Amino acid sequence: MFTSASNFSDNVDAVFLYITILSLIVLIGITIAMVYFVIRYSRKRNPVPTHVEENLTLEILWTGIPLVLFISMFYFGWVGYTDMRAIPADAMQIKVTAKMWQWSFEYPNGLKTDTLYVPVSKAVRIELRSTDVTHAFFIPAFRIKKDVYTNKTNDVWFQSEKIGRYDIACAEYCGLQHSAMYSAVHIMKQKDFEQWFTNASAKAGLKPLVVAQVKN
Ligand SMILES: [Cu+2]
Repeated sequence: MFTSASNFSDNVDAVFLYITILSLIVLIGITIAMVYFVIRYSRKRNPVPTHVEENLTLEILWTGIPLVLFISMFYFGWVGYTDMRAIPADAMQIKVTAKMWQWSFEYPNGLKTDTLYVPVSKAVRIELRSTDVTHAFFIPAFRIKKDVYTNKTNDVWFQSEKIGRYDIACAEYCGLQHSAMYSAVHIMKQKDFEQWFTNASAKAGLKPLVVAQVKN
C-alpha cells in the first residue's frame, strides 16, 4: 500500500497493522456491548434495578486479557526500537545539519550536498544537528523519524535494498516554510555511487577517501 524501502519498513508496518487491528477489535467489542446493555437494561425492559454481586472470574478476565494485549503492543514496539538503536559499527557516516528551512549533508571527507546520495545495501548512520530551532528528520519510505536539536546530537540509521529516490521531510513544525522543508535521498548502485562521489568530491576540491571506507 505504501512505499517500503528500508530494513525497518516491514517491521514498523507489521506493528502498526497489529495495533490498528487490535484497537479495532476492542472498539467494535466495546461498542457492541454498550449498545446491547443500553437496550437490554433500558428502563422500559428493566423497570426495577437489580443489585449485581461481584464476579471475580469476570474481573480477572477483563483485567488480564487487555493487559496481555497491551503489553504485547509494547513488546513488539520495543523489539523494533531496539533494532533501530543497534547501529552497525561499519555504517557509512553522514552528518546532517538542519536549519530553517533546509537540510544539508556532509560526507566524512568534507563533501557537502543538499541531497543525500548513498549506496544500496549499505548501512548508513545519520548524525543530526540543528543550527536554529527543533526540526525532525523524517524519511517516510524508510519509516524513520528523529528529532533534530541544537543542543544535543541525535543519530538514526537505515539500510535500503531498493534503488530509487525517496523524500526527506521535516516532521516538527519549525516556522513559516516548514512545509517546504524537503530534500531527497537517492539509493544508488555501489558503482554509480562511487562515480558520483568521486566526481562531486573532485569538483569541490576534496579527496574521495571515503569510498575505500564505504566498501568494507
Ligand atoms: Cu524543520
